[in-house]
Amino acid sequence: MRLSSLSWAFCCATLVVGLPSLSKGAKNALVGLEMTAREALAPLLPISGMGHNLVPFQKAVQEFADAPKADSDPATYNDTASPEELAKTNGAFRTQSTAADSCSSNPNIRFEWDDYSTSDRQALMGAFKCLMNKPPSGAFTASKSRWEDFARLHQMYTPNVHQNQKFLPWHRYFVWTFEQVLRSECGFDRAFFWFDETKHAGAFSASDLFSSPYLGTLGTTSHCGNTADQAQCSTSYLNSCLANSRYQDFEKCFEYGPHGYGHNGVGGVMADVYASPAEPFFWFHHTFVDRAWRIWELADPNNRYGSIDGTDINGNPLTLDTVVYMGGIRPDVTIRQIINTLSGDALCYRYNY
Ligand SMILES: [Cu+2]
Repeated sequence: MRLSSLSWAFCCATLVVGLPSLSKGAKNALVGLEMTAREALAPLLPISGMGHNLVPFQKAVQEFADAPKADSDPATYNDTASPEELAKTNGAFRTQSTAADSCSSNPNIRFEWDDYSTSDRQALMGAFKCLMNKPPSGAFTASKSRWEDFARLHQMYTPNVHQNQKFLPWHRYFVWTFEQVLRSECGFDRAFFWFDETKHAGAFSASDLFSSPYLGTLGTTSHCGNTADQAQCSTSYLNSCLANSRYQDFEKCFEYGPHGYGHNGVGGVMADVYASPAEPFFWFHHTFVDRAWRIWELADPNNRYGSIDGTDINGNPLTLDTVVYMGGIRPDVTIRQIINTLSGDALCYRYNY
């Protein structure tokens, strides 16, 4: 198979470790984005082979059987963008967060990949390539590009923001930070995006996201494109997590469930919890994760915007005053500032559904 894509090249990055270098013919087949992607993971930036601890759907159902449940039916949970918001087109998207009043009337919309125009898709791929070709800021050891700064930042913070309830706030702000850098440093002026994995559970490769103009073909070996893992990113699993009314139960269910399986289902660098933001699909996956938290919040906004529970890595209870750090790329914020994506304080976006 030709190395014809961003994702496939990344996905197979772990597989070529220890093997002879690519043949001359294979090297010559790498052009443009493919070559950029192939080189994006600096040799100095080690792939630390540690996967997620995963919990399959049926086991999660048992594990959370006695956890408090919401009254409402998760099958009805959706974001609620208005027709006017959905009609906003290319170039109409703010690049900075603004005051709460103007945010509520004019938020940015993150469009699901199938609802994202060809023009926006192409602009996004161009912005990704721009970031990969930009020099690193210098603030992140061993990073070779601005794109890789994000992988390094994630590597540094991984133990702090996984396997505890800071996972969702930190990654919400991480994705937002990435979006702002794409806009301010690469001129990206389109709507942002997300990828509805429940539509493709068990068959991610059926999405044209995984085709040559975009991320490229997803492999089908056990290391790349594990369909059994992808099958765990299902509507039923998502809904079973959403049914939990306590934040910490929802968070644990989703982190060790669909979140972990989305990483391992794509495989390669995505399966390395530390280095995974080096793989472009990370951003599609973590917008899906963030959207799940948002629709969980929307099911009971008065309570779910007004409090948080669970603990950080040290066992300290999370509060709305808990600080979320972003390595200096963006200002530190409190959970209070990012718990509502429409607060206009630090964030201003919603999802198209
Ligand atoms: Cu992460």
